[in-house]
Amino acid sequence: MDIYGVIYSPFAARVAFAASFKGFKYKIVAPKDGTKTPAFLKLNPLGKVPVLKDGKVVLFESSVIIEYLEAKSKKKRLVPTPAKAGAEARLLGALFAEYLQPSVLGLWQQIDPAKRDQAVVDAKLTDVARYLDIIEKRMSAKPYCAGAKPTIADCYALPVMFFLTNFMPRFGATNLLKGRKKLTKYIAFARKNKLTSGVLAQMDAALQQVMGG
Ligand SMILES: N[C@@H](CCC(=O)N[C@@H](CS)C(=O)NCC(=O)O)C(=O)O
Repeated sequence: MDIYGVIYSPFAARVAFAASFKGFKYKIVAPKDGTKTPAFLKLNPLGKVPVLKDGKVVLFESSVIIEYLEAKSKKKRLVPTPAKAGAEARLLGALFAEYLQPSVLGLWQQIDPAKRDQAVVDAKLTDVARYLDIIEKRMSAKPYCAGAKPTIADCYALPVMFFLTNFMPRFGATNLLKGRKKLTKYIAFARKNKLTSGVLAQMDAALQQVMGG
């Protein structure tokens, strides 16, 4: 299957983690000449990545694609079947996707120190710290986000944690993980673990290229 996108897009990375966890072979395909060409708009009229092409199936919206991958194979479930465990994985995923990610990525516009609005940066960093505390209390990190196996929570968590650790130091926030033991352990595990370290390394390389080193 082809995942159209760039791997440093947190939305595309979610799908790449889901496909890796499920054991699907995939290729990341950069949309030729961008996401607004007539050819790409035929795949996704919104002109956004990721888009999944799996034979005749073409889907967009990362959460929908992840649900499709989950339904396509019953093996290696991303949403555990016991209701409580399934809901817990979804809840953790929602904390990362709906709360932490917008706060972290909301800082993207503030990347240039010359054009930075420090009040906006401070407000976002306050939100980031608050969401990290909520997540730290709730997550398992044993060793995955929601327990012993990868779940949908990791698909949403890892791209955000990637940006948090690579990107926040640019705003002077160098010790956001200090005292947050589970999150610290989780990201250290993800960097070493066979299933996750490869995608994270691809994200490192792609981000370095786009940020110019
Ligand atoms: N809700 C979408 C968001 C996707 C999204 O915003 N993708 C960004 C890349 S990170 C994009 O393609 N932006 C190009 C644009 O908006 O023109 C999803 O979950 O897939």
